[in-house]
Amino acid sequence: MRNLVASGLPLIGLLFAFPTGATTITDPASLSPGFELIDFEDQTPGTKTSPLVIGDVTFSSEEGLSIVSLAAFGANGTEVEDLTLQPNDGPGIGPPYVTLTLDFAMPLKEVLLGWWDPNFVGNFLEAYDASGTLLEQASPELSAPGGGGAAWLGFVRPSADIAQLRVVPASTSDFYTIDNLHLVVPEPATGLLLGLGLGACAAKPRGLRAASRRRAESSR
Ligand SMILES: [Ca+2]
Ligand SMILES: [Ca+2]
Repeated sequence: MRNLVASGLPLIGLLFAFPTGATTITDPASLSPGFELIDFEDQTPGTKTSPLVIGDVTFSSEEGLSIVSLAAFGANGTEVEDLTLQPNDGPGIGPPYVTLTLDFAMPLKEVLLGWWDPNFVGNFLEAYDASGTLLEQASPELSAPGGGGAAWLGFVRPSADIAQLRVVPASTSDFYTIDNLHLVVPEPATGLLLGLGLGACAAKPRGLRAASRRRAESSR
């Protein structure tokens, strides 16, 4: 019995040391190399139709979307800079601030964004998988009101399963925008192999599949 307990302890320790969830990150340096960046600088300022597709990301909000400049605010420069995405139809900076949803063309392993001016307790960044299951939830570091602050926030998952990200404000009056979205898509080699595998399956003629099924059945 003593041996069992003794041998079980390292395993329990391992489980606590390596939780199944993600690591919450607050620094672009925590990301793997080769990320894609969406900084909204190629967008024209003003009201946008929701959903808005940029690269591999579809942005949407129940209040529409707008591209607004933070050039006049103290936070301008690192996490957020110049043109950013606001979760309402603007066209200027102002409420209501509602949930902003980001859907990814391919599930991600790593993602990070700059959150302008998080002031209220209860702001959350949430990651969901393709079936809508909540994978991760974290809150940005708060800054003093006035637009002088911003925070990095993101996740690194054990596997590429983040299909959707939601920026959920604590209040419709907590002004916020997002910028500098970093996406790390799955390794090209893995994606290529997966694609080739799926392609091979799709390309296999029906007759061949039926023949191999018959062979499998006859060999039982
Ligand atoms: Ca920008
Ligand atoms: Ca705010």
